[in-house]
Amino acid sequence: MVVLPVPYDLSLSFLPGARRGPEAILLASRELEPFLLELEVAPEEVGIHATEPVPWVAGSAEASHALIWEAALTHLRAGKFVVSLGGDHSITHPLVQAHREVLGEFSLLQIDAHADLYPSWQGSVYSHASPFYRLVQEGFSLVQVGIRAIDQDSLAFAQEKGVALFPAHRLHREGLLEEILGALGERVYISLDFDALDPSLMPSVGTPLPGGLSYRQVVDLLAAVFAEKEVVGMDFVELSPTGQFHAEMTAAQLVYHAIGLKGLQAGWLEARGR
Ligand SMILES: [Mn+2]
Repeated sequence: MVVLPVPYDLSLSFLPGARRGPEAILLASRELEPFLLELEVAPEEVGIHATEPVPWVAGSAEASHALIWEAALTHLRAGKFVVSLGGDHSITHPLVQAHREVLGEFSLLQIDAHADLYPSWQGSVYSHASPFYRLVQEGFSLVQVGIRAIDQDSLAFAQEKGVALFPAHRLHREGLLEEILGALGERVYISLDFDALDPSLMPSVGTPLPGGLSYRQVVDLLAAVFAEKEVVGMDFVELSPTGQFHAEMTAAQLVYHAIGLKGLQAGWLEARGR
């Protein structure tokens, strides 16, 4: 398994700093306990290779995205499962394109506070507010979970294109796990924006919004998806370290947990005592 750091944050519209996200997650991950009691595995036993960070090109989102695409493509063609760490959410577009090129069709699960369905933002189609607009236009089926922020045009676009939208307030009241699984195809790429989590738990993001998901809600959602779907790739984006180490630990633990779930799904790990 490859962990691909993508410290690109030139598309951020509000608070900058997600370029330091991958480094902060990797640093915090050194403090994690190797064994996860909940999964009864030590995810590190899958063999995790963290690569060099993907470089970016100053002044060119297009060229930077091309480098991200190329880096992901190299590892996917070598048969690796790729876990990408952002960086801002714009990176999901080249990452998903690379996955489709090598692995074929799959649906997208976006766990996020914001719908990110703007055709462009601040004059750029490469904005972190736009990746899912572009991916839907390119034919991907999209399931959005944890959303608290969407404008009316994006909502109309989502409805027109058949995007399955599961807002945070409905999750809190109704759970919705079965409905979410029903909306996803058999193969899934997961893109998790850390601002999906409630800012009380995850203050270290560029665009925090109240009313977010708990750690337990996210972990249970991931577990349900891994239990029923083949996960083909995943990214974790928008961590913008603020020196609040609990947020960085939360991010690292969540990524580590997801790696454990993938390890179990792929048969690279076996749960003890089961
Ligand atoms: Mn996002």
